[in-house]
Amino acid sequence: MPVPPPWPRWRNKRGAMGGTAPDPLALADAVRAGSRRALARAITLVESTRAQDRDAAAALIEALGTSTGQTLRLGVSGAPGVGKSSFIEAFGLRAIAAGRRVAVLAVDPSSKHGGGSILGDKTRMPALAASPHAFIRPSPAGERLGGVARRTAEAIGLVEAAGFDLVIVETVGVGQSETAVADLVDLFLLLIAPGGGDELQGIKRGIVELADLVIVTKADGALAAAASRAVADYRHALGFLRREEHRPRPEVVAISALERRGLDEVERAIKARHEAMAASGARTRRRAAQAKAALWAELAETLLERLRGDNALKPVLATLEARVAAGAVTPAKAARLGAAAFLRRKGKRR
Ligand SMILES: Nc1nc2c(ncn2[C@@H]2O[C@H](COP(=O)(O)OP(=O)(O)OP(=O)(O)O)[C@@H](O)[C@H]2O)c(=O)[nH]1
Ligand SMILES: [Mg+2]
Repeated sequence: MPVPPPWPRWRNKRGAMGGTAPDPLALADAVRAGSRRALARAITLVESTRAQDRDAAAALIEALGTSTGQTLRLGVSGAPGVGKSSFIEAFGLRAIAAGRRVAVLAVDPSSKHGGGSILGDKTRMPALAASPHAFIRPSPAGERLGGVARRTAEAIGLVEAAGFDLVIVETVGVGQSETAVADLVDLFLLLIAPGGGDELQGIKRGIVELADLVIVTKADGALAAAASRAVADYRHALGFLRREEHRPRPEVVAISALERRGLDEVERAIKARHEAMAASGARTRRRAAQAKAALWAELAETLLERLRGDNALKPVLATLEARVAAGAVTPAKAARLGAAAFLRRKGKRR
């Protein structure tokens, strides 16, 4: 059986929209009206790195406005194969049964071609993928992490505008991706495989500190006993964890996605956290801080793009690069010289 290409048909070499840029206002209306096709198109537009698509993407995001905030954003992270997609499928189906509309956005900066993660995630969430109340979107292929995180933030806004009120961001626990995702969501769930104390040692401290809930997966069959031990070990270890003020320690819960067990507890823990955050204003503050951080990231990226794209500056920067490489000038000094040259040019153009 031929495998379909992992990108929509209209995404060809001429750009995300096949050369015909869509009308952002019409696209915004269609997204708001709940068209899945429009939503998929809109996300592809914001993921596009082509200059002409960036303008349309900005207009689209502008037209949709900021989210009203009546949504829950969850980050789900953990080592490859720990059971993230299986958990999201089980949890997402319950949420749908309770009347939620669920969007799943996958972030996988390590996947160069996207195809693998698309097929993998769709086949591991078959029931969710088939539900009319769910929307599953694989990660953009071959982008840098910073770019993926920024585009994911925009994709969250798009799926919320389309009426999805539970947004789950799945990320593979490698490198910096957890930190980036934790900065995009209201609550961050860390999934851990049942294992002995060695496992505990292996977990990067910084990641555990980000977690609002620690979930030990695969608590069934031969792994059930190990899972109970892991829960006890983590509860003990988390007791020593330093927490920011007003931030409760994460609960530790064992689940089996296979046998659909432990999900009540997960749901209860998430609900309690979410309600407490909403009541204390912590969620509003968190989203405000995230929006501010996004502003600065966007500003930095925009300025860097301008600087890199400035043709007259290219020989200057090439020279500075060569001198830094040769040890003739420190990177800090060269950066100041490069920035000064850029700003001088901007000043003249005014
Ligand atoms: N026994 C058992 N196996 C599970 C459970 N959940 C997932 N698995 C198995 O673990 C493997 C990986 O599951 P996934 O849900 O795809 O894990 P993932 O973390 O999304 O994997 P990647 O996205 O590839 O990092 C699969 O073979 C699942 O069948 C569970 O609750 N019990
Ligand atoms: Mg997965």
